[in-house]
Amino acid sequence: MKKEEQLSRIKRAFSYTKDIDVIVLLNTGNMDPNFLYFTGLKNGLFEYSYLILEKYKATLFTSSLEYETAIESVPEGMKVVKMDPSIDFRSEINAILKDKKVGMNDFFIPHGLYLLLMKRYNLKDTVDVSEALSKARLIKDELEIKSIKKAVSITKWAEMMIQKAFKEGITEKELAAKFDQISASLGSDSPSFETIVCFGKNAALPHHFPDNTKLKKGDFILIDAGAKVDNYCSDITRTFIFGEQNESDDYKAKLRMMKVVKDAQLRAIKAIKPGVKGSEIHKIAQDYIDTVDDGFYKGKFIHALGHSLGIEVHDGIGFSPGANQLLKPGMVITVEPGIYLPGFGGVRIEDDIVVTKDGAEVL
Ligand SMILES: [Mn+2]
Repeated sequence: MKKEEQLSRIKRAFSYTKDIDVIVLLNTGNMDPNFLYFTGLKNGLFEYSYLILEKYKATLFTSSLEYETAIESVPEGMKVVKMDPSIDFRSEINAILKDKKVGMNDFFIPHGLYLLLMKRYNLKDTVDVSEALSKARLIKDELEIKSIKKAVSITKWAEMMIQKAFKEGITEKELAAKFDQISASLGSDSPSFETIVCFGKNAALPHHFPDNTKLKKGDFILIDAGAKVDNYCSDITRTFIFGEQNESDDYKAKLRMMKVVKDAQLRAIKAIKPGVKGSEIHKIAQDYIDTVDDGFYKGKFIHALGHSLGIEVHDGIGFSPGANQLLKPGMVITVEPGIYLPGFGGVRIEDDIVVTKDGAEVL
């Protein structure tokens, strides 16, 4: 990440806050996604490292374990302080926070750790800036979109290549492992979530985890997967029917479900543009699925149409019945209608889009 990119991200975050002078981010054993957003760091755990944002600069406090990694990869000019017993880093933090209005990511930091910080740095009160941070991250900059595009293209290729591995008797777990292997060979840093593979009637369960179910002729094969590239995620779902095309009613019914889901997705994508509410986009897909074929699929689309995507797989708002936020250029959101018929099977088709200035681009 370049210095200017870091600066504009910090500015954007502060623009969503009120009277905040300093934002303190503290990792636990887990990484605060905002920590990656503001540093661009791609390697390392940075456990219990601090990132302190001021108007307008960032300072990183990290242990000697990752100090070297940090100074090599942070944006030019960013200060990195070693949290070493020989260095009085606490008074440095104290100096930054003294008499300042401090914002914290309350939805990330554990309560016990929060209380410890309040005491350690003599803080009277702090303001929750979690919403401001997530608002800032909703609008992706060019660098972010570039990484997401790479991740999407890897997953799309993997969804094509995996079809060679479809054979009678293979288990969901085996196919998921193959998928991850292909994805890694195409350049994914890691799966962005555990790869979902569903055969047959398991496809009717949106969050089914791969088990030892074996593939049979005529089964649906649903694969929902993502790749991570430079901290950014993709999330793509494809549904296939295993075996030769034929004239059976079963095959025709499955093909029809796939067509309806694809049409719902296209209708929704066509309606995406700045200024429209996420809930309206959801409704377009929902209404179509509920009414097509004399309401045969009514009530069988059972989840939100999509979610925002970025450093996290669920990265903020999306397309759901309650999504009141207006769409803005730069938002990256999944579009994933589905139909789920318990005992029979399910179809989901998912692509990732970026809102443009007058519509949507499918990534
Ligand atoms: Mn998704």
